[in-house]
Amino acid sequence: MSWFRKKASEPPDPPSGGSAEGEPAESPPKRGFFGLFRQGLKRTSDLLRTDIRDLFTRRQGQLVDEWLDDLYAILIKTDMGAGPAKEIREHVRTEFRGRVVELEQLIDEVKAKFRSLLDQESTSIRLAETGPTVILVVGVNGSGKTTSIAKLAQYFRRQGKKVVLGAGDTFRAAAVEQLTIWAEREGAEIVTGPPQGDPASVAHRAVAAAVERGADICVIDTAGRLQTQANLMDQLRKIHRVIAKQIADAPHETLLVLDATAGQNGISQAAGFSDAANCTGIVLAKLDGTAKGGVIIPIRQRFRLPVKFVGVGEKSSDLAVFDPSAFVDGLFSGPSE
Ligand SMILES: Nc1nc2c(ncn2[C@@H]2O[C@H](COP(=O)(O)OP(=O)(O)OP(=O)(O)O)[C@@H](O)[C@H]2O)c(=O)[nH]1
Ligand SMILES: [Mg+2]
Repeated sequence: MSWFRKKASEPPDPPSGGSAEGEPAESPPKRGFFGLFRQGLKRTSDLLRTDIRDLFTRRQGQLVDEWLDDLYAILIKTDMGAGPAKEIREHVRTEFRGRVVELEQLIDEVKAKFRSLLDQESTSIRLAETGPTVILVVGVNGSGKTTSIAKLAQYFRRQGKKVVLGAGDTFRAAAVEQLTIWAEREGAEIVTGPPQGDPASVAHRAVAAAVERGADICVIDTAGRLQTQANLMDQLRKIHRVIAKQIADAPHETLLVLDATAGQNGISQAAGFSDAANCTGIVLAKLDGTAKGGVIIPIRQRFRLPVKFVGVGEKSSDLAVFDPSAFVDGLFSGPSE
C-alpha cells in the first residue's frame, strides 16, 4: 500500500483544484457516497463476496442449517466481533430454517441484520448557530488526523464555506508543514505557532482568527497521544477550555480519528479516549486499507459515539459522510454493481 511508504509530512495527492486565494475547489469526480463506500470497503466486500460465493459452491443444494457455522466463520473474518456474528447466524437460522436458499436471498437478509446492528442514523456535524463552528480533531499517533482535517477542509470548502485551520500539533517536526501544504491546496487559512509551543495558544489564536475573519469553520489539529498519557490528556482539556472561553458552546465537535487498519485490538486501545477528551463523534480513517470493515460494529458498541465520516483513501477528496445504508451496500457490493 502506498500509504505505508509515504512520510506523513508529505500529503500524497496533487492539488485537487482548490486555491489559496479562496476559490472553492472544483467538483470532485462524481463517485457519490455509494461510490466512496464501495471504494473504502472494496477489500472487505471482495473477501465477503468471494467467501460467501465459495460457501454456496461447496454447499450447493444443502439446507441452510448445515452450513450456518461456515457463514459465522466468514463474518468473523471481517472483525465484526463474535456477538454480532452470532446474531446474524441466528437471524439467518430463524429466517431460513430447513430450507435451501439463493445467494442473493441470503445476502439481503445478512445486509438487513447488519444494518440493524449498526444502530445509527446518519449524523451530520453540529454547526454553530452564529459565528464559526469549531471542530477539534484528536486521536492516537498516526491514526489519520491531519489527513482527515485536509478532507474536512475540502468538504466544507466545496460548500463555499470559509475555513481556518489551527496547526495544534506543535510537537511532531513537520506536522505544521504538512498541514500548511494541505491548507494551501484546499484554499483554507492556517494559524501556526512555534515548534514545541503551547498547542492551547495555537487553538486560541485559530479561533480568534476565525471570529475576526468571519470564517464559517475552524478545524484544529492536535498531536497524537494515548489516553494513558495524563499530561497530554490535560493538554487536551486545556485546549477545550481556551476554546470555550472564546465561544461558549465550542468546540462544537471533538472528532476522534480511528485507524480502521488497527483492527479490534488497536481500536480498543483508543477506548477511554472518547470520555477523557469529551469526544462527540468518530472519523473512521483508512477503511480502504483493510478487509475488516466489519470493525465498525464493535466501534459503535465500544465508543457509543456516532461515526460521522469515513476516510477511504489518502486524497483530500476521499471522505464520505457516514451513511449506514450506503455503508452496508458497499460492504456487500459485487465487482460489477
Ligand atoms: N489509505 C489511506 N491512508 C490514509 C487515510 N487517512 C490517512 N492516511 C495515511 O495515514 C498516514 C498518517 O496520516 P496522518 O494524517 O499524518 O495521521 P496523524 O494522525 O495526523 O499522525 P500524527 O500527527 O503523526 O499523529 C499518512 O500516510 C496518510 O496518507 C485513509 O483514509 N486511507
Ligand atoms: Mg498529524
